[in-house]
Amino acid sequence: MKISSIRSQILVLPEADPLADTPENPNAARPIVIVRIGTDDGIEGIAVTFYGGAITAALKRAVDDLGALTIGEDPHRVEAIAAKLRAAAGGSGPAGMFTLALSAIDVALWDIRGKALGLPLWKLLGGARQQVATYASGALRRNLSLDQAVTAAGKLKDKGFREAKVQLALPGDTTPAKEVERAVKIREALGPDIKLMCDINQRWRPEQAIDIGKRVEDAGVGLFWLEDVTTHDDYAGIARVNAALATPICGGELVYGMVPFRHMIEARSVDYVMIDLARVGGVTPWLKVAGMAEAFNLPVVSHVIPEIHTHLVAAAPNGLTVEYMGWMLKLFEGTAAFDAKSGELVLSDRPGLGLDFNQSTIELYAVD
Ligand code: SMN
Ligand code: MG
Repeated sequence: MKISSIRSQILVLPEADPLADTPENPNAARPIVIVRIGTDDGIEGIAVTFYGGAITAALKRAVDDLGALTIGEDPHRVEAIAAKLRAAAGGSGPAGMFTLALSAIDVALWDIRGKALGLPLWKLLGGARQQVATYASGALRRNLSLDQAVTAAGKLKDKGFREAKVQLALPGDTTPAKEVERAVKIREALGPDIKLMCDINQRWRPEQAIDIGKRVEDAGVGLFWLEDVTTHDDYAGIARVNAALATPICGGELVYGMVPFRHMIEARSVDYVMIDLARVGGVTPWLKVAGMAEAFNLPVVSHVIPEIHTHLVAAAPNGLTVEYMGWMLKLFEGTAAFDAKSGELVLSDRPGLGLDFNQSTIELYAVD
C-alpha cells in the first residue's frame, strides 16, 4: 500500500457551546485545516489541525507541502515518514507550525492503518478500555456572568455529566473573594459528587495561584484539578504552586513536541499531564508522552478534539479523562457516544478513527 494523494481545506468553525448553549462570545470562530490522505488501494485517512489563527493559510500550506513528500510512501511507516518530513523541514521543528502540520499527517496515517487492519484506533493502540470518563468543557467560561455560569452548570448536571471544568482568573476588576465566590456557586450548582476542574489559562502569578488556590481549598470547593496556574513553561513556578496546595495541578496543553514534557514531569510540576494532539505532533508522540508519564506514576488527560482524543485516552493504561469540548461535534460523524447513565464516552468498533467528515458542515464553513 502506498500513499497516493493528500487534500486539505480551511474551515472557519463557530466556537459554539453545544453542551450548555451559553456561549461566552456568540461570534467567536476558529479556523482549522482538515486533511484527507488517500492510498492506492482506496483507503482514506482523515485528520484536522489548528491553532493557526491568522496564519492558518500558512498552516494549510505546510500540511500540503509536507503531505506532497509522503506520496509514494508506505503509510504504515509513520516513524520513517516523520523522519523524512523532519529532515525536509530544515530544522523548523520540533515546535510551532511544523509540529501542527506533522500532527495532521500522523493522525491521518493512523486512521489509514486502523482501516487497513480492520481495527478501531483505541484497540489498535492498546485497548485499555472501550469507554472512558469525560468532563464537560467550554461551557463555564470566565466572561459569563455569575448567574449565566451557575445556570449553565445546572444544565451540564442535567445532561448527565459527572465531571465539568470552570474557568477562574476572572476578567476586569476581580478580587480573591470574587474568584472564591464563583468557585463556591458553581460547586453548589453541581452538587458534591461531580468532579470539578478549574482552568486558569496561565493568568496568575505563582504567588497568586497559591493564595487564591488556598482560599478555594478553605471554602471547601474540592477541585479535582487546577490547570495552567501560571505561565505554562515556568515548570519551577508551577512546582512551587503544586507543593503549596493540596489540590492536584494539571498542565501540558501548550507544550509542543515530546522533550519539554520530560522537563515538566522531572520538575514535579503537575499531577495530571494534559497532552494536546496537535501540539505534541500526532498520535505517535502522544502515546510516547503517555508512556513517559506512566513511568512517573502520572495519569494523562487530553486537550480539546474529543472526537480523536477519546481513542488515545481509552487506549492508554494511565488515560484518565477526556476533555469534551464541543467545537467540532458538527464536523465529524461517528464520534464516541456520550452515555448519560455512566457519564462516559463509549467508543465504537468502527476501524481507524471511526469518523467521517460531515459534508454539509464542510460546505457551510469552508473558506477556500
Ligand atoms: C483551551 C485553551 C485553548 C483553546 C481551547 C481551550 C482551554 C482548555 O485551556 O483547557 O480547554
Ligand atoms: Mg486549559
